[in-house]
Amino acid sequence: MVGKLKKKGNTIITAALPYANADLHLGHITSTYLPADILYRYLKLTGRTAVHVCASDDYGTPILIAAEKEGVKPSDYVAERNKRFKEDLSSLKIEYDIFDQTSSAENAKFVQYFFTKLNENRYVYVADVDQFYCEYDKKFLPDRYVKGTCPYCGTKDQYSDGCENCGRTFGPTQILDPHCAICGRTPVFKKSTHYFFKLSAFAAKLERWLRSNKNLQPEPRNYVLNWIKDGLQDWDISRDIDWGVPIPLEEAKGKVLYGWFDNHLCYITSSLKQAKKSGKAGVRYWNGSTIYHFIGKDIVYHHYLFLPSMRIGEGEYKLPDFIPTRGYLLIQGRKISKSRNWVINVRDFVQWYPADYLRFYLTRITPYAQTDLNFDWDEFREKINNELVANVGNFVYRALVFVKNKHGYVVPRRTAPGREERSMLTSLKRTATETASLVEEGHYDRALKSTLEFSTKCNQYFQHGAPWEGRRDEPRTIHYSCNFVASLSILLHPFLPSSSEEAWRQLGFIRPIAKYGWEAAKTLNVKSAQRIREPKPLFRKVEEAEISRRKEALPSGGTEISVA
Ligand code: B3M
Ligand code: ZN
Repeated sequence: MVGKLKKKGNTIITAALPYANADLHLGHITSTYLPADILYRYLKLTGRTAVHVCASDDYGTPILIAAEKEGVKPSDYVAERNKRFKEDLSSLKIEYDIFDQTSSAENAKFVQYFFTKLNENRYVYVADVDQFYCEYDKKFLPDRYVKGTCPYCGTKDQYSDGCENCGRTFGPTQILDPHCAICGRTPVFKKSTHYFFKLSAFAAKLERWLRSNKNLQPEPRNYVLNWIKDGLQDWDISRDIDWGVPIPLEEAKGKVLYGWFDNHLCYITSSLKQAKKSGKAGVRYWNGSTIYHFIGKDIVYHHYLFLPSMRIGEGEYKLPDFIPTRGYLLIQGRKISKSRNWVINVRDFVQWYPADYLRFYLTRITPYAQTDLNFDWDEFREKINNELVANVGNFVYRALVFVKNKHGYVVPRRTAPGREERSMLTSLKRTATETASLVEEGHYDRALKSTLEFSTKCNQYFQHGAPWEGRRDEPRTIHYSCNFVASLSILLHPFLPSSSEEAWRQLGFIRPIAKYGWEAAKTLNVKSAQRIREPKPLFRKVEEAEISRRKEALPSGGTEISVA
């Protein structure tokens, strides 16, 4: 088992920063943004302080190229992207205290400070390296500025830093048949002085940290230990372009830091910016918090090697306590590919279904592990219809409609619990405790399942009580059912923020769920004679015909055969 969260103190939750050159798709949400949001909401509900930070990852050649293509200034381009990210995330009720930009002035200052410290501590050195250079454009051509043929699998039209087809990454000069991504001409080699970070110097310290931090998941830990065993390469951290954080040295004019040097430092910059608002500041705040970095498994290397080494090398800011790492999302069994249009963007999804449907389905299928996941439209429909609609929605609606029709919108008075109620209350307390520990261990899928099992029991309780028969204990069944609806709303809140709040509202509460808190789920919140609001179904069934349309929106009607 991986470690559990501390009961006290502040928690800082960061989610991997999306590159500011494409819209968010369901893959990002599944591995990173949704899990981070569930934890954030849960912690706040338990009354602990937590901050949730993210930012657009603004620097890097893909972004510069995209901005050039659109003929806009890179800073305007990323500002627009940042806005779109915020819209997409908030459309899924994924909330942040701060959604920053890596290109902010504060981050640049902090990044330069970090570089200076690392340099003083002798973890930075210079070396001349061969770089592609376009004599026509008079430019060095790092990373994505060069396209060519993959040296491993022979796929044409790949960027010089990696192949989309075979997934391999390569060094800047390995690509075959290179040509400039701007003008198409063949580049030449030219020497340039680059700055290197001495990653190799951190092997022993990284290994010690990886072995001693019991909160890290075993899979990525073992991966990374193997990489260390194979030997760590020093890391080229400079680029000859003008979009990035300038290297703060007189002799480094015209050079900026590589995006992976500055981006994760924005986790710290943004957290400290947020802390400052409440009068807390600096390294003590960071070091006094429990730190979570939520990521997808494609960036394990960066988060388990670069990020900790840089912090160790700088010496002040503590390493993460948790790096929850989850797998890739496939769509209908196939790898997401933007170029083949095999992707579902958040923007599109929210036009079709409420955010909670997606949050529900993705949480149900996503374990705390690096296994790949599959978004399948039929399974989506099945989970929504059989679990969300037929289980949760059904119980809530039946209970409330009964109050409306038989009791004129007024919840019957509370009477002492009978045998069935006592057993339900025991089960409720157990569920609340179990759901909480599963969330604290990172198992959001199992946590949700545990609450759903309680919801199943609620349906059975209602069915068994058969209030429609008008027996003497009918008011009791209805009173307790309303209370179980309330408890379910609290327990579901981290997962389904909108519909849980809606159920709560229909029950007639005035103050939101957050004002009651997680522990309230174990108690009776609905009072005798509480007046409910108009009951409305929380969810609707997803029809087969809609699913067919959704599949048809994918290339070849969603049945395209894998070509990879
Ligand atoms: N932008 C890669 C990605 O979007 C990168 C993450 C940065 S986290 C500091 O997957
Ligand atoms: Zn060129």
